[in-house]
Amino acid sequence: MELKKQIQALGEEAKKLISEAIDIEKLNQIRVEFLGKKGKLKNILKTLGKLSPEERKEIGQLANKIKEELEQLLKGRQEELKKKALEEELSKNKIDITLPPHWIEAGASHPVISTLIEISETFISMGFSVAEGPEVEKEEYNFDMLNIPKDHPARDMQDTFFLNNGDVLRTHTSPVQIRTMLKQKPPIAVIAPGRVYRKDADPTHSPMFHQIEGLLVDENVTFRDLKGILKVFLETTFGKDIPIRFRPSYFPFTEPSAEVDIGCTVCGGKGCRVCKGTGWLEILGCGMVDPNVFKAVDIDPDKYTGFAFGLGVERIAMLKYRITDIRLLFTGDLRFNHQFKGIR
Ligand code: FA5
Repeated sequence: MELKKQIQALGEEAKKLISEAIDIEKLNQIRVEFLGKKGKLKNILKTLGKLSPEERKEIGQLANKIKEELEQLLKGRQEELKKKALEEELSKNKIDITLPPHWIEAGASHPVISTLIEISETFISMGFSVAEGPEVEKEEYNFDMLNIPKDHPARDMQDTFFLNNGDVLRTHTSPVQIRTMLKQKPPIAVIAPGRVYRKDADPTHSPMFHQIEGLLVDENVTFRDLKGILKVFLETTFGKDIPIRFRPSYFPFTEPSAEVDIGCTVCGGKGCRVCKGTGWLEILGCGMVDPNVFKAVDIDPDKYTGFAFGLGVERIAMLKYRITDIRLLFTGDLRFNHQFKGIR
């Protein structure tokens, strides 16, 4: 029977094409060409009407069988091709899961900066505002107006870096007192954090370090106010149990003057290289503003009194975190710095 042969030949042709198809698109074309509404199989079946009912049944069954076979084959081949495509994709974009991960280090504040911010916040919470001044300073503000005249031995208290034009790298933050009082009249309550420079280098002295200056001027300010404010700062920074000592001292710009020492936290007061065997480490200088300083900035010393202090931030960081050499703070060694991650 002619028709039977035609259907079988069509089946064979389709099977061959399916097995040779190289992608899903090709498979879809084959499906449409052979099994689609206007496909080859449908075309042949259109001629069934001319046949006897027995032949029609036989051919119909054959056509159905071949249709099912082809659908099965198409499905199977489609799966194969999909799998192959996935494998190709995976081998192209191979990921080596044994490679170590690429870490991105999170940054953190340097311990000196964290300490500086923490101390500043304590004073800000007590009503002080923040003042600033330049690191390259006029000699006049760094010394003269602070009652340290030229050729006075007090100039040697701080070894100074001079610039060619006669300016200096400020040796302390005290010139910000002068700048503030020239601009602003009492009541004044400011702190001035910043970098200062001196020709100094040993385990507790660095040529660049940070100070925080404090200045409070108003009527009836006394040494008791100074002690009270410093006590709050010291207890907030070190806790209530830390030994504190006020020691009489001398600064040209304050009278009377004092220095504050903290019991050495590195050796617990027994004596070590940080406290140079004394059990104490000096962290700040302070005193009542000298009337000569008030005169230099045109503030009436008969009406106003005030206190000032200047504290060493690195020294405080050393005591807080038991750092045995100030120079460790400036090596830039990340292994050192990372130990202080998250202290703020
Ligand atoms: C002063 O600098 C005064 N201007 C402080 C002051 C201000 C007194 C206002 C009175 C009124 P002194 O030189 O002592 O003082 O330094 C103050 C603090 O800075 C010291 O107590 C110490 O903690 C720190 N310090 C001084 N030199 C160094 C240095 N080379 N490296 C690190 N810290 C230092």
